Amino acid sequence: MPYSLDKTHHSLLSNCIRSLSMDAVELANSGHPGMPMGMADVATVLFTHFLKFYPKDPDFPDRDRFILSGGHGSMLLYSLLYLTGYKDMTIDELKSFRKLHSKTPGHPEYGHTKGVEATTGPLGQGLGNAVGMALSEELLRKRFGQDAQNHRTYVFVGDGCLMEGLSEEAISFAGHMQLSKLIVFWDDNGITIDGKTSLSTSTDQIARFQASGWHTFQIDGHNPEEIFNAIQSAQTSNKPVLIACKTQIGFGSPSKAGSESVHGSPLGQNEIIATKKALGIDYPAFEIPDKASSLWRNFGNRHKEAYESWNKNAPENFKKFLQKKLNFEPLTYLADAWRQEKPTLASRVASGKVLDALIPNNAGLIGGSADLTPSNNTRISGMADITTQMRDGNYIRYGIREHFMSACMNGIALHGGLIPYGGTFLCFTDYMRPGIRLSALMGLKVVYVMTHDSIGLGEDGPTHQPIEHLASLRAIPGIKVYRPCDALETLYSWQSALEFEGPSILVLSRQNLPFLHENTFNPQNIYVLKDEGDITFASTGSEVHLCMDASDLLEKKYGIKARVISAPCLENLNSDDMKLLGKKPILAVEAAAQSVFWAKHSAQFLGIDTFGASAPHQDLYTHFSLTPEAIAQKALRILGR
Ligand SMILES: Cc1ncc(C[n+]2csc(CCOP(=O)(O)OP(=O)(O)O)c2C)c(N)n1
Ligand SMILES: [Mg+2]
Repeated sequence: MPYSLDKTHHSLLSNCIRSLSMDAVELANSGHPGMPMGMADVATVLFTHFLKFYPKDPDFPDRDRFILSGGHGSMLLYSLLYLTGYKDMTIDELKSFRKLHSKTPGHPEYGHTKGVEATTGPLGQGLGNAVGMALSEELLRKRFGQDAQNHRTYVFVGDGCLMEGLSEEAISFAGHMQLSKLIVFWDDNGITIDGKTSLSTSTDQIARFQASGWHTFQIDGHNPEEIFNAIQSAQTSNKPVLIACKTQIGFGSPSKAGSESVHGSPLGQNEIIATKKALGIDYPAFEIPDKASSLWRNFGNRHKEAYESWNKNAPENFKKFLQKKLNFEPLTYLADAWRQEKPTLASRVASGKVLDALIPNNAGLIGGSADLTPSNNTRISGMADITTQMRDGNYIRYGIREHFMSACMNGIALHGGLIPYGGTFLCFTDYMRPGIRLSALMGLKVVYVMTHDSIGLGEDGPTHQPIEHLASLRAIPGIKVYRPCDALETLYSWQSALEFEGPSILVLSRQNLPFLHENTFNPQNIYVLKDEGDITFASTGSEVHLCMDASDLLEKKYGIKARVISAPCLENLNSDDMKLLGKKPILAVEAAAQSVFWAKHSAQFLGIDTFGASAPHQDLYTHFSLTPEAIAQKALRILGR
């Protein structure tokens, strides 16, 4: 089957994208017209002849996914959503491009605009998300069959996405996993903001992708037949596919095409007039000719049958799976057992035992680690690695690719159906912060299992010992950071994290922690472990038991009582919880740099604001004055004794 549109009709359709993009950027007096104009031909072929989507139900579970990784080209996506008939995307929204409360923010935002599959803008992230989505499709298709899931993932990347280190991690993983239903279009326009890409790169991208196990095509990105043939061939590949599309940024603009000047600024009225003339666009700004409009709408409607047939034929067990709530019942038994046993456990070990209880009863959980599986305790016995042969596994070997792990988990969560968790050392959240931030911005249910949470990890030393990480992760809006003090709190932290419709970070110890929850019962956000006293010790994780000992010491030696409070997740504290902090002076104790929260609640703080050191952990706690004696001394000073 050849491409069904002749040259005239193809141009008519692709020029709609160009004119809307030029017009919206001009009216907003801000934005990026170059990329939408350059990729309009590729997008037109993809959206009219391949992409399976149904604007009347944008979330239909078996739709193809389209991700615009270079989110600066947002007008490309907004134009397509408007032209193909997404009802939220009106012409007025296009006229409100980049205005407050519009559906057309500067970069596409997931959850804000129907039809936007991922929030993109930080370059390279969309590619990582796309790999996670393509992997999800493979896993769900294996489990539930082709009638449930049978779709592709298409992604547009620019030079910028491919320069980012994240792209290397994503490409290498996708090639290794042979994600053959992933198709990446590279907008090979040779231009970035600073000018020609030759300023900063001489990488042979084709060779790079091939070396990672991809199939590649090189085409003229303005030749519809070539675009069509490449996509058609890509459908039969047994590897992920790169289609390198040679394009001109700002295609059609007589004096700006091919130049960085059209990347991120309006063309200007005169140049728009000249461009429209050159392209044969003879209609006014924001007006689409009836003929083009009805053609686009027809293409937008062309998967109606596929959509209806999916609704009819998709297996009921898959539909139920998508609705299924997590089963926390096994955790109740485990909590009861722990209350009896009072186990001394590192919280990373307790976390592994929580997973022992959760995984067999919750098929939607997909685990993984960035090559620290034995340290993170993220893989329980009975889990199976996901490989090219084993698509019904539930554990991802991310390799040493933390940044990709975060982007991939976001992709899995965005795809729907599965809940990802993944581990590494807390210190290496530095390698995945952009992905963590996007989990939060998108409100995705992703659980970060971050072990080796402080100087308590000991001998590996300051390179591995987080100091500022706790405070900096707590500073990200919309994320919950849990630092449980014992096995039971670890269990409730997991449950609370999985109940939250957003991302969570579990901050877990390498070293053993005594059991402290003898007398507390219902899971709460804040635990008063010792009440009544002249001062309140507020703490998290491995320092809570030190506060308990400090409280004993104060009483024995000085006859002074001190309250002890564990607050594993500061973000969870509501106003009633805050009352439990009490009215007495507060001394907050954490083996970390001070978090804003403590300063805000006028607590004194005992922590660490230098790098750590390499030694057995007991020696480090003494060296950094984090001992019951030191806590007691600080309390005495606060109380003026
Ligand atoms: C991580 C990150 N760094 C920097 C930017 C700022 N930025 C936006 S677009 C761009 C250039 C991208 O070049 P390319 O992908 O080739 O896009 P084109 O100019 O071809 O549209 C840069 C540096 C960003 N959005 N994300
Ligand atoms: Mg470019």
